Amino acid sequence: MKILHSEPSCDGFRMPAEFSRHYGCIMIWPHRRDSWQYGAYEARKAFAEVIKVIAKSEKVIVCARYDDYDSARSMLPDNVRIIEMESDDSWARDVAPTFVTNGSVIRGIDWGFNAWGGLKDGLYFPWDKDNKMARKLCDSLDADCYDQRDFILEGGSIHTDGEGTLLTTEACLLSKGRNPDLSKEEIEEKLKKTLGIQKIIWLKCGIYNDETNEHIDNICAFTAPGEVVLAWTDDTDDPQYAMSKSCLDILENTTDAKGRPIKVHKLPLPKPVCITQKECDGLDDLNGEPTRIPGERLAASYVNFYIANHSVICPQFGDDNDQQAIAILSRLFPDREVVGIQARDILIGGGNIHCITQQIPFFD
Ligand code: KQY
Repeated sequence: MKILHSEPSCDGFRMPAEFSRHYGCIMIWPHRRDSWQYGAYEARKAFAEVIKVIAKSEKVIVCARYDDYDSARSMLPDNVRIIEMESDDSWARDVAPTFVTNGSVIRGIDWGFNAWGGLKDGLYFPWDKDNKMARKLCDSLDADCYDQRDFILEGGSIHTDGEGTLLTTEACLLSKGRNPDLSKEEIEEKLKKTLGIQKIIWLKCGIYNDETNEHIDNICAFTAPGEVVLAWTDDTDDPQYAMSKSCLDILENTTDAKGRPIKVHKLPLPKPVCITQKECDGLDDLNGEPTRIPGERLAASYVNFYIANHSVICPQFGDDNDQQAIAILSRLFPDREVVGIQARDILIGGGNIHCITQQIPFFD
């Protein structure tokens, strides 16, 4: 594996869309006791459900700590590859490489990772094991690796259509805990050069109470070039209403890199999902403080789905809108089976199915 110090787009590389063909998917076996209730047992069952569906149509590589290898091996099918790797938590979207391709080979980008805001408003310390994973994964895949560690970025904060357009949120990328010395224009330039992007669509915000500073992958996602789903509520008393409306206004008044208007499909939100006393009791404290408070609203959204080669894996919350979310996504992805998975035990950790996955584009 070579470490590269050039810019991917200058070398002819760009980030493909998630709906392009994959070689596989990277995930991390959950273990952190202040993220996952009761020793992560329920979370492991939910992760295993997700893994089994993805593994039907692409290779799944699961990183497990030395102590967790036996648990992962006993709960996962034989066709899943498990590699031993230390991690601080289990958010592959944010700590695995972002892969770029030139059409024949793939390379990984190793961004800086500081647990969603470092000492300013990050979610844990230390995060050094997570921050080393992108490079180690490039090594194990024999993919050359772009060193972009001086720029803090998580995969959950960007979505691309693979045709030159990138979606992100100001709340996240302009947050003070990430790249406080860079202007919005400098951040744009960095994204364009690294990911092969011509146009960036900046939404102002994401999902209410999203502790990642409102990642894009919980509020809005491309389903095809020129088409997105947007998390939506009609309840004007919900603080999410004004947030989703502001995103809609931006999306309806812009065009993508190819000059196309954006077709917006509203994906209804579940009713507010709040953590219970019992769930909080199963979480360890972090530095003597609880990580969640009973009754706290979690950032639940159906937009946090993963697009695999033959399926779309969509979170379910035991809500009246679960079926409607599946029906809408089935219409938008006619060539894939939309599979719902009960995801409350992933949501308790602070993210969802998209956040625990990172696709590896197809390579020959
Ligand atoms: O949403 C994500 N991409 C990650 C969520 C991290 C939450 C940590 N508690």
